[in-house]
Amino acid sequence: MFRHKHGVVGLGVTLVMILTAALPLTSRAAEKVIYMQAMEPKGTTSVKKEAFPGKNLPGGGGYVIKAPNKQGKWQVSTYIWNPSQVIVHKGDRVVLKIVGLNGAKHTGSIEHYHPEHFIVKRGRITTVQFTADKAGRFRIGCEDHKPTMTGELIVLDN
Ligand SMILES: [Cu+2]
Repeated sequence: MFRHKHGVVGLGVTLVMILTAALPLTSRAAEKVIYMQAMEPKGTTSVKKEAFPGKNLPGGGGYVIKAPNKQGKWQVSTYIWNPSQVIVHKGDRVVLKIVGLNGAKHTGSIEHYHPEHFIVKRGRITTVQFTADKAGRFRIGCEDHKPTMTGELIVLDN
């Protein structure tokens, strides 16, 4: 009778050990796959509806303004990371899958987590991976499209 009880307790302890070992994979060190896009939202109109404001936007490649064409159409756009704010928890294994939609090339970097440049090209997916070991706000930049192509990685303290 005593031996039988001991066996049941032993099985229970083993189960708890298995569950505890499995927990970090599910809740504590979750893998976060986040899909991002390198984009260029555009606004187009014509001088018949709205006067061309002139080429008055800051340089750096982030703003693009096209003067009226023969038909009087003009266009303004900015380059952005979408989403521009990525939120994860400290300890997460982060996988960013960034596809290039607009612009031939983007030279990206992430403060602290990926300071070395990564290249995003149109029609291709660039994968950036890291473990979010430090909490805080970190700039996601693009060398080719300043200042607008600036995002932020937020790592929440648990
Ligand atoms: Cu860019």
